[in-house]
Amino acid sequence: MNLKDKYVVITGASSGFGRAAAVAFAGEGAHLILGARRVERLNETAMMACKAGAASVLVVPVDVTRTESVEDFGNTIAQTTKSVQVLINNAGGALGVDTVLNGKDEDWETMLQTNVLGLLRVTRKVAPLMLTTEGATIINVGSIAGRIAYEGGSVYCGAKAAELQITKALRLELCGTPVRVTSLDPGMAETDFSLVRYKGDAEKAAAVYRGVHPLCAEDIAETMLWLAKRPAHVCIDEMVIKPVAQAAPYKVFRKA
Ligand code: 8X3
Repeated sequence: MNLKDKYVVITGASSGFGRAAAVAFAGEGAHLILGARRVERLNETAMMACKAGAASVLVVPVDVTRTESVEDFGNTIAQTTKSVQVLINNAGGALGVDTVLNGKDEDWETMLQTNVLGLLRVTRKVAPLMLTTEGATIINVGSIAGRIAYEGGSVYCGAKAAELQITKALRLELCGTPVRVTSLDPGMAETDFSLVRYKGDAEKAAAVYRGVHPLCAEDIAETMLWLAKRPAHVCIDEMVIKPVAQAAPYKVFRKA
């Protein structure tokens, strides 16, 4: 699939995988529609995407935890194009490493709102613009956490397990349309993921990657691009991608 002049919608585009994806798809000459809450950082992504060769970049502030905000986001997209080629549901993340017995309501609620309900809201609103688009691709960002649970990860693991099952159901529901649906499930990747999970504690965040060569955001962006560029009859339903040193969430080889 050639992505030149095609419309690509990315949530969580203010940093990490979303930002790297914006730059990667820009390099193909696509039109980008970038959503996130943090407008300043979103504008920085937009600048990077312009430099990388995007056909156009539209920045649309969106809070995926609120239905009205996602409705506005989708209405703006619909006013811009009637045909979306790629939707990357990337907004989400982990908050805290508490056990269930010590869990905080606000962390649980935010994780479920962003990773699960946000993905549902955005898909409900944007997918109708993809139903007649040859080779349209929805990429839902999951995690190895959705496949294997670990201590301190209960709600994040649960949210990503929900993402995986929602993706599978969506794949079934869209069978008969041209829309491909993928769950892209990374392992350890060095973005601000751990800084957010540890609520700004840089030392704890850095310790996650100590002695390991983790994935970087560009590894994931390159994979997203590969998924979207497959011939229109090819759908990669699921993809798990990890650093070589990580065999499972808790089985990590660290160099001394
Ligand atoms: C992040 C991957 O291994 O930290 O989604 O849970 S992991």
